[in-house]
Amino acid sequence: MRILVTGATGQIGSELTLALRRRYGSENVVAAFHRTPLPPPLKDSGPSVRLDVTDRAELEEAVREYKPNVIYHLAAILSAKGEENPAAAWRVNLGGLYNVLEVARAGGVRQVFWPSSIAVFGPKTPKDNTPQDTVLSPTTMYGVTKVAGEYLCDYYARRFRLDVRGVRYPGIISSETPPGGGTTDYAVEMFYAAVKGERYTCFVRPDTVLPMMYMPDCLKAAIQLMEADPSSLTRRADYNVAAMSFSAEELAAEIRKHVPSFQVEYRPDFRQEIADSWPRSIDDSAAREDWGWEPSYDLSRMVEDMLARLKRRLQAEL
Ligand code: AKB
Repeated sequence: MRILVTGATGQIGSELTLALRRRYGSENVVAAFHRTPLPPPLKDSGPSVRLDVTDRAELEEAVREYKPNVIYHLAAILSAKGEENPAAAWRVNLGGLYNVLEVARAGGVRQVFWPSSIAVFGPKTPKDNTPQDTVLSPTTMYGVTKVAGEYLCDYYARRFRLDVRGVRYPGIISSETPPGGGTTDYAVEMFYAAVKGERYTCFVRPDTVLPMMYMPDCLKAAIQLMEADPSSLTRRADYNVAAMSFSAEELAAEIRKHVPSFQVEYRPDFRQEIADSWPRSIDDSAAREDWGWEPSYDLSRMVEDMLARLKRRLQAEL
């Protein structure tokens, strides 16, 4: 197996690339990056290529050179940043996906993983235990590109028999690479502030509840879905996946069990409206039934592990 990972320096890409290298052999996983240079663990552990997913020729060149049979396409602009520059979100998220699917189909790539998001949902969607098949009414450009992307993936699977798979990720919490420009970023930022002994100003209200997932589960979902027997799959790139749901205040309280002096003040900004448009919890029974999805981390396990890892990493950087 030979794999190309786009967005390899991002929050998910940086850890997924290393996980794929451990699983399938370092030399078989090519890390594609664009603006952010590769950090040493990624640079030193396997092949890499600089490419812009909005540039079809660069993508074609990388596929010609490295001959991947699988692409994990992660390069994207997230919800909050997408509202600052909707045109860029459209160009990178949908233009990038279109290029990847086209190049994959023409270049003999067998399988593509593409992450969708809870951002496909909106104010008209049921908020609790959101069903797999329901109203999609995104209010952000990011959400619009995720809905269109899901249909585009379906189209390529049906029309060109490309094996495209993906999940609707909730907010992802991780210790290695901070997220950039998402609405769920406050959940990660809280940990950084707590570990540094700083007071945190949270950009959503304390009672804001969103679905979240810890990085080990995020990686497990991607790899498990990609390895699943195709005959057991009933969907393409839109599997709901859930792990835990909590309010901003509940997260702060859980962190306080380990860092009692941790203080948070709440100053909601434009991201509140985005958070309010998304579900509080997700029904992921299709993923459970089709490919055995089951998360390993709940709130307390995640907080304990996240604090320990972040402390180790930040101390090592001092
Ligand atoms: C964001 O907040 O934009 C992302 C997402 C939920 O897809 N983390």
